[in-house]
Amino acid sequence: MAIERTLSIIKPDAVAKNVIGEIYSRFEKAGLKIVAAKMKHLSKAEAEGFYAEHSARGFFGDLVAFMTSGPVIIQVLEGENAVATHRDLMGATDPKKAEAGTIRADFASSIDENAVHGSDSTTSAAREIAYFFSTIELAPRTR
Ligand code: RTP
Ligand code: MG
Repeated sequence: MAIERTLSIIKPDAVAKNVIGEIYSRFEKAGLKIVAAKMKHLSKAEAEGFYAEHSARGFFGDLVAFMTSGPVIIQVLEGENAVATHRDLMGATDPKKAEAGTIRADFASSIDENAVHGSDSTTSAAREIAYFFSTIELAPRTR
């Protein structure tokens, strides 16, 4: 298996629920390392650009309004098969369909307010990581 990086966001609902530490703990227990992280209150333009692939969808306005409703925590996770490992931890988009024990089953209240985001492929991950982090913020560690 390959070592990958993926982009993760703890969305405004989960930040407001005070479960940042609980979610970070799940990443770490699954072998995903937090290699960069920041708290940010997204502007409308930043949220629209991030979710540009969904701009023609009926839920786009609601999605942007939700993602700008409060601060988010954005992180780059690194580990074996990180994209899929992270998506498995998150669970299905709709928390009603998410497997028990997943982040969305435990913390999301609806398909619109679903606690976390995760890149859906290594290609998306590369775009999404570059969207939020500069080269210097992603510099290799010495320890
Ligand atoms: P995300 O990008 O946030 O990680 O979520 P995802 O891959 O599981 O789902 P995606 O299809 O990329 O949709 C992005 C976000 O849009 C909202 N959504 N609402 N009402 C709806 O039918 C609907 N479908 C999607 C969700 O909040 C989803 O996370
Ligand atoms: Mg998605």
